[in-house]
Amino acid sequence: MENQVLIVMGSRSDLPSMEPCMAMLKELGLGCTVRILSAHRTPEAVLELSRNAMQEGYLVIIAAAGGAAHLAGVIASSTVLPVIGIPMPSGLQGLDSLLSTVQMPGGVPVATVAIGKSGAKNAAILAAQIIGLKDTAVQERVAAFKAAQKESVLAGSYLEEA
Ligand code: RP5
Repeated sequence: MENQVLIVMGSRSDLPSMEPCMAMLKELGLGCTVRILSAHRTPEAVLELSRNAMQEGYLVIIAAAGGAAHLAGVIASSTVLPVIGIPMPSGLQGLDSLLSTVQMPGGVPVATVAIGKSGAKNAAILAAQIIGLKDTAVQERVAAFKAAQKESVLAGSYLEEA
């Protein structure tokens, strides 16, 4: 099957924060296409990508940017696919990115996750949950991941044996 998730990040400097996103998608058996394009530096290319994303077969778009982070919002303005926004760490510890990504005007939603690596991981899981609504195999992999996570936390829940 072709890649179902399109990841766009604003700069190559976002890559270290985004590694958990690609790793989690892989763990959940989802292929992704990764593009580095900026809402400010390459706006035409961003719009071309988002306008064509649905007919290319993508089901979810994940957009990561930092600072005055308009990438997810611009993408959401030009597609009906669900857009997940990840605020990247920045000069203001990602708070600027968070507010720029989450504070969308009514009518143009961006599902915004946490700043940085936690958000990157969660964006992948959320994308799988969306795709899993129509793909039982993906939904089962998400369920297995969550069950394993629970077991792992419970297994480490005693600091010492009495
Ligand atoms: C944003 O500006 C990028 O997403 C990145 O988080 C930030 C800094 O980009 P560089 O100046 O490192 O390329 O557009």
